[in-house]
Amino acid sequence: MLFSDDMETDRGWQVEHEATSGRWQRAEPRGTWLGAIPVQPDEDASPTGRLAFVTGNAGTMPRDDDVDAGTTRLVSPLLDASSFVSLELRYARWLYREGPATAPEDASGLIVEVSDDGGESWVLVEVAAEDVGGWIEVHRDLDPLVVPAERLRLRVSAVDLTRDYDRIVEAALDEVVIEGFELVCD
Ligand SMILES: [Ca+2]
Ligand SMILES: [Ca+2]
Ligand SMILES: [Ca+2]
Repeated sequence: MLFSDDMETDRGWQVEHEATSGRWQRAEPRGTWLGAIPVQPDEDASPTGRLAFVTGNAGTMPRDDDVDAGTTRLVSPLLDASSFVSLELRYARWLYREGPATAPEDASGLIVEVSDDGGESWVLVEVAAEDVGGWIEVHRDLDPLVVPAERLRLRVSAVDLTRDYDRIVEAALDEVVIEGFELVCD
């Protein structure tokens, strides 16, 4: 096991926030709904946990503290994967993105990337744009994407560049696991 984080304690994730609201924060999620549809989760994804990263946790209405006018990025601590020969990634993520796809310049959604050079360059793991809320477990083989290096990092970005109306974009992240085969030297 290289890394396992249920978000119940501070493991050193950093936030690079370039939006006007919806800054990633580790919190007990405060649920919001649009009618009966969940917009922001009201529970984390851990079997026995309480906390997750959410894009802003203020307010009680669905348009309160969602991502607006930019990108909020959640960057993992540096992970030394140099003793591994194979890696896989699992995480639970949430995305509520309101409305239909629009022009590329109005991009919005969730982007997951991985780096094997500490964040100098990033490789795409997943782009999610059409989800309607709900925790989704994602499982990816990292071997085609990165080499198991000393400076592995994960980055999860929630984006709302919509200009023509106040589109709701809410994301959450929990239960991140990176594991694989480890070289054991006697
Ligand atoms: Ca949790
Ligand atoms: Ca929010
Ligand atoms: Ca928005």
